[in-house]
Amino acid sequence: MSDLSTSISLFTKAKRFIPGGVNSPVRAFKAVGGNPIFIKRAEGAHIFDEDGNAYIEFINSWGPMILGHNHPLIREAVIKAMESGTSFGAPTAREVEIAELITQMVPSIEKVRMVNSGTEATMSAIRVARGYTGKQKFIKFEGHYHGHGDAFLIAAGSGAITMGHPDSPGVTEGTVRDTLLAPYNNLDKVRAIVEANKDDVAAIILEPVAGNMGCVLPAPGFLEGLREICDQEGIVLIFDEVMTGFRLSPGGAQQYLGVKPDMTTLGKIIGGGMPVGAYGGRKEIMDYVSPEGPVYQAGTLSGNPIAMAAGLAMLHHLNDNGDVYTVLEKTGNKIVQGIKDSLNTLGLSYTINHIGSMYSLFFTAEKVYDFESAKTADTVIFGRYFQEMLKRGVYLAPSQFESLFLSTALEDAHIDQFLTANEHALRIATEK
Ligand code: KE4
Repeated sequence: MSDLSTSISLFTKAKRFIPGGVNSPVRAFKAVGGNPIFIKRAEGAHIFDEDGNAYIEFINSWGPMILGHNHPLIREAVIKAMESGTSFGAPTAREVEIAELITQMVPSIEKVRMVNSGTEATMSAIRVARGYTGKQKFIKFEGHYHGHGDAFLIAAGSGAITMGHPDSPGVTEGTVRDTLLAPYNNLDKVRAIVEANKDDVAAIILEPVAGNMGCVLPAPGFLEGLREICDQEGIVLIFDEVMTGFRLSPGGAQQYLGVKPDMTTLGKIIGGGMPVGAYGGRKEIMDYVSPEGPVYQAGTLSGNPIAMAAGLAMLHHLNDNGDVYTVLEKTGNKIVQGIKDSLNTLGLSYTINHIGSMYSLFFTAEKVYDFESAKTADTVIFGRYFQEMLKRGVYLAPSQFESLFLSTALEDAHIDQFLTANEHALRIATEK
């Protein structure tokens, strides 16, 4: 068992000054037990904790590190930008460059506004959709997570379900009234909700590929069905691509799956690891955003020059090197096939959902196509599996209800180490 003494003492001290000892709940290992690992540095496919233990990375900062950690391209761009100052609170050339690049990479985005997180992006997108349509309500899907904005913390996924309280205290009745819930992959239910709230649904927002209840793919025709409903009813279709944007393809899930939303929210990869979010969409909708239009949204550090430099280095690389996605597809296929082989060897019939460089191993024999089916997973066995993997130097998301994210830094040797650890961890975790 590795020495974790520094992480343990840091966590004890952290809990005196930070709620739960962490700055984001899912990092606290509450769902898997044990002491969270405090990271000292990261490089490529590895992170290193404060006690010097090395781990192969399958979280990649919850998505942003698609090229692996501490990539020289990003590091050098940040260092160079720092020489000119850290923040101006005034427009800069880099913001124009990244906005133009995003509209080229994601053609459904004709105009885009930079913010500082995915939460800000989704909160703003809903406000704009309401302002543009003059309607109040919006539909989200059970198990989808769109950040911690009040209106979204209803049957949310990610940390909200990991902590076991999808409906958070502090969210008012008023907020609940305007948030309508549908089961993912259930078009009939969406149609019924739209009928029951005729002419009062401003938007439908979803993760086009869900990652926050674990990786759950859209059923064939589901996204196309939502597109049709939104066209018929004058509803703004918002793809929350904070996770999938620039990950599944240079144009995100909408390019990969061929369905065009009216608005898109972005985060994670867009900042190359710096705090960046963005929302954008059709010009006629985005022109409602202040100061062009009446819908107010602002941010002191929005478009921050250092963050823009990191984001530009990342997005230019992804836009100019399409082979990144071929490599990720290959790595994903090799890992998933290896897990399937181990499940067969061990006589286990667990479910794997996988697309490109995102996957989840669900500890259930059920098909996982929505929140209810995801919740049939055995989180106790998952917790044991997680700990066995950690002991063998593999750093997975500390929750069954999170997708894993692969990077181009994963080489065959890392994949082999992962697959060897995986078979041992599965065997031990499932011993009666
Ligand atoms: P942030 O506010 O955390 O930057 O983004 C919120 C968000 C919005 N939309 C989607 C689809 C997301 O996945 C997220 C954030 N994802 C989680 C991981 N499941 C962030 C990890 C965390 O909360 O610490």
